[in-house]
Amino acid sequence: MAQEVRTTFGELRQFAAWVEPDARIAAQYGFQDRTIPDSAQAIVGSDLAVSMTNGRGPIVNDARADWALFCQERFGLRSSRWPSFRRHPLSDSFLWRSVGSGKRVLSDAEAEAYDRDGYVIVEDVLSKAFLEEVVADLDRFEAERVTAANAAGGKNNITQAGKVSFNVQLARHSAPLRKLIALPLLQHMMYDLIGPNVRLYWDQSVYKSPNSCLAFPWHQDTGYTYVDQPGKIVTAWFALTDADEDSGCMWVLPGSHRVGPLVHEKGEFGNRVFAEDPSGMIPLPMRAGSIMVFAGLLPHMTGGNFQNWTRKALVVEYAPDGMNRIAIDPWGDKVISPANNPHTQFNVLRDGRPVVSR
Ligand SMILES: O=C(O)CCC(=O)C(=O)O
Repeated sequence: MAQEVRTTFGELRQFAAWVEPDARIAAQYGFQDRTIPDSAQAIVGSDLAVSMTNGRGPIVNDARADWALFCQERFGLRSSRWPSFRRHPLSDSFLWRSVGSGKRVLSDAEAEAYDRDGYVIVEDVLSKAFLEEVVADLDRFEAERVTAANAAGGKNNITQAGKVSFNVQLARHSAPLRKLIALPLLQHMMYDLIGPNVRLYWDQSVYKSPNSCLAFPWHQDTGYTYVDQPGKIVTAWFALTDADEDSGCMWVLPGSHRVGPLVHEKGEFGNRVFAEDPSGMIPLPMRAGSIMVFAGLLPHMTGGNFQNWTRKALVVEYAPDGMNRIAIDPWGDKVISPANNPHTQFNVLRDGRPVVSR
């Protein structure tokens, strides 16, 4: 892969989110009507900056992941800022759409952070009493899950007895969980990020056993099942206990959600989007009762739990009403199914109004 490419401004303008250099720059380079012509020659470096071939410094400094993907696919450029991305074959024209400003509960700064980084963290959302109520209810299912995993030789799907356990779609069985999923703050946040008609898409608890070095691999939440509105899936990750670097906190690659759905390799411990830890990854330690709200497209992982207590978390994914899952059958045809199971994917918002949970 190339470290630097020479091309034209016409080619660079094919990038759907291209930001034109300031007209004063065009004027400095002597272009008559303060516009750089399509035929002008450009150099894109491995840092993704664009310079004129006869130029001094860079005239465009765009470090966004979707720009890196464009340069990678179009010119074979190897960026020094991002890992190389493999676009999902069903996602040929994905474009990240800004969530905008003037929201119900998200401040403009939070909406901007969501667009730029792919996540926001809201600290101390759950009261201690409500947190205890939710955890006590989720704990009821944990013992059954571990027993089932033991009966299956210690491993049941991606649950591994003594290391990590995933307990899925519990909302239909748990009133405290349904209450948590439909907390007013979350309903309004989902209005801001998804729109007026929202469903629960998926929920699961994730318990990391004490002294378990098992990491949950880099993935996008959209990397398990392809959907027709991937940019609209929003995950709320609840820290049910404290979670930091020694106890299995979240790690993210900020900004990488903008590239859209990526190819995942199926692995024994979960689907994997990057073979190696990307250099721009950051940890997101959180206190119990806090939530991280992130784009279902944001690559993330969690590390091992080296403490002597169980790290507990809850994953709740929301999606627009009307979203479809898309699978490819053995004959290469698309199989489209709506994500609208009334028991496990119930409505959270209808026409912008909260749907009262049962
Ligand atoms: O909580 C964890 O350790 C992993 C959560 C996660 O990324 C997921 O379940 O998709």
